[in-house]
Amino acid sequence: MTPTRENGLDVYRRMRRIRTFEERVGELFVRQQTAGNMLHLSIAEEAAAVGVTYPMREGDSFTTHHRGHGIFLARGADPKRMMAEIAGKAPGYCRGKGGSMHIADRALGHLGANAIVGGGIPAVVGAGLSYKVLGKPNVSIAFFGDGAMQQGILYESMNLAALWRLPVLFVCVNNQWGMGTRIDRAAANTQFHERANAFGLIGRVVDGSDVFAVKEVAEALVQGAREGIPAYLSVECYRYYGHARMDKSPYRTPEEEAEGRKLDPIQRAITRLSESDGVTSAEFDAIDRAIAQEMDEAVEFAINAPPPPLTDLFRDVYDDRDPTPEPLRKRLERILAANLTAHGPE
Ligand SMILES: Cc1ncc(C[n+]2csc(CCOP(=O)(O)OP(=O)(O)O)c2C)c(N)n1
Repeated sequence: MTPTRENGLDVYRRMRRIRTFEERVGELFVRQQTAGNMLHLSIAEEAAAVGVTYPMREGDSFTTHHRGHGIFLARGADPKRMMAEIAGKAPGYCRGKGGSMHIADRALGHLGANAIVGGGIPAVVGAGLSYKVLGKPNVSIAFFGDGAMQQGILYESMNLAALWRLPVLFVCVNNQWGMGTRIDRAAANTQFHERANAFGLIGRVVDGSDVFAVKEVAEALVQGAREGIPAYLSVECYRYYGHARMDKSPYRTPEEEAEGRKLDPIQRAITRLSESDGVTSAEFDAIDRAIAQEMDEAVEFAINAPPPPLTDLFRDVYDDRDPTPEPLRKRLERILAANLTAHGPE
């Protein structure tokens, strides 16, 4: 379906917010004001985040990999709270203790970013199973990189989703590289959607430089998943920069990078919207300026926010309802003694 002008601009705005957020958070990292020493930017992957999440509704859930800022923003995250989380500050989504790679928020359906390649995938199978058992009309979507295509947990998850016909979608953001390894050095068959077919899932592949194409295929797959037809989608894109902020990707040739960087979904959306809907550069500028201001404010907020108090060190780490720790031997003796009292010696 051809998007309306208004819808097209909304899609553009969502992608631009992600791009600008990532640029600002990259600056925060260089200023050494982020927590931890790793930061993975999703620049040029905006179409995957925006296109796939577009048909998601309230109550749906998702997990992301370590490159997941954009996906959470597309699902409605507040950039201030995200920036604060990445800076390790108290008002962050996880009170500053999760950081860039472990953001989660139940209220917005974010079941967790995960630094373990493939680690977030099985959680969506659990969520999908709960929706099915409870009769809820929701879907759960796992976002992961092409590196996860070589992880066994993906295949256990795909198998159960297909077998139990769960409302689940698996989305591989295939940016062609897993750290310094290109996909064709990791897999003999890089047509990953064919693997999904083998499990009995619908498998699709889409050009990740065309946000409108991603949105269209996602709309069909998400609707299918809601009706109990799980699916898999490869969004083909290119990792614009190095693996993490400090990686200059010396393992790629400048020619390859120049080719890959032509696959910019934002540029492509601009071309399309100006050519087919007559959107002017003044209109784009106005949107970009408002977003730049929003993200500058998020940076200011994060920098000025307080860190979590020391008294919170173990908060959210151990369950308050846990019994006081007791040495194992003492615990066994207590259980055995109670058993003997109840049942008497054999
Ligand atoms: C199980 C596991 N193995 C290795 C790593 C180290 N590691 C972190 S990110 C990464 C590459 C992941 O590549 P991909 O899934 O394609 O995502 P991308 O970084 O390209 O977005 C690796 C190997 C890890 N975190 N977890």
